[in-house]
Amino acid sequence: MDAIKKTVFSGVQPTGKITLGNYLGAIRNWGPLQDQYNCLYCVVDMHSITVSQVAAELRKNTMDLVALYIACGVDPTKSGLFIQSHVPQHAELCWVLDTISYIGELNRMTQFKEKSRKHADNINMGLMNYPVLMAADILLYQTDLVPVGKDQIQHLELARNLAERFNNRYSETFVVPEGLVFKQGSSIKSLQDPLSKMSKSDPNENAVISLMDDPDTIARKFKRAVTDSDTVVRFGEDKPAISNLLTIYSLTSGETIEQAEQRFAGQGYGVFKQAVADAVIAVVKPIQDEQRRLIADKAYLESVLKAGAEQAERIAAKTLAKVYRKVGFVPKIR
Ligand code: AQP
Repeated sequence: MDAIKKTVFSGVQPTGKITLGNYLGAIRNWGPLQDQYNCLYCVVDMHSITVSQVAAELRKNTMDLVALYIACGVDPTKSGLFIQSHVPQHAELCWVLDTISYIGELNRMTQFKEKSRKHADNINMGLMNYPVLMAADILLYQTDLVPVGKDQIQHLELARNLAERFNNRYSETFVVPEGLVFKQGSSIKSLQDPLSKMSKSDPNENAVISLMDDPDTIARKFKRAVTDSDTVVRFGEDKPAISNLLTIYSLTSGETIEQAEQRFAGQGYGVFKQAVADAVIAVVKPIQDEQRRLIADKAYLESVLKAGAEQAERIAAKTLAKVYRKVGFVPKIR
């Protein structure tokens, strides 16, 4: 790793189908960062078991997501690509950070409250601890920048607070990370409720575009997407549904919002929605083909993961040793 470059860390949970929101808000931005920064991209499988998973599906989703990262532009010769559970230091640092995290602050986290509502029969400690594990993910690598969608800003703020709290209590140890939230796409909304975010776990299939949807499904979901009361294709706070579609169109077609507004002036929603679907299909189809090709090459994916875990563990072990020393643990006799 280049010591002068800043470090970027980001991850996605292998929970089911990755959405267009995950792609436009997060994964799409990762490839272009690789030349400027030391990048580490992680499949955060340990986070995903905070809600119930079927073991075989989790294993498949994890490998599919590794392939998807590469298909979306993560280059394993430039970036570290690894699975969270392959690097034991994530859980170990999480434990230490737990001892400086307050129940009150974790209880206030929006995602914890939302997920507790959604999974009322399984409000487990891991669900509450999720942001502390996320802080450990980030702080282990002395991360400078964390590209995330808007929904993760609160968790990132906690990671910053924990880094500062630890540094104040035990002396300078962690880099205090900054969020990297991209202007466009950081909050893609549900196609059925433009005031809620597009989320993998939304039970309404029509609300979510999966990166794995076939072209007909994508076209059908956009056709059924809710719209605003008038018929004008215009971006604005008073038009959340069309603004969301315009954002998706702009990010997938490369046109600006203004260009799109002009293109679809006077054309009505039907033509516009078809164009949004076409632009999304044109982006998603080559990713799907490449992901399929990569999934078939298990040996290659395993070699990427082996190298990625080794690279990550070298850095993580160094940080954890420093943390253990600061808190007063006796070093292991080697
Ligand atoms: N709708 C979204 N718009 C923009 N960015 C988004 N992200 C998620 N949804 C949107 C960003 O994707 C990254 C990975 O998210 P995650 O899988 O770790 O968890 P999440 O944020 O909880 O995503 P979901 O889809 O809502 O999953 P479930 O339904 O399982 O909880 C993050 O950078 C996130 O900001």
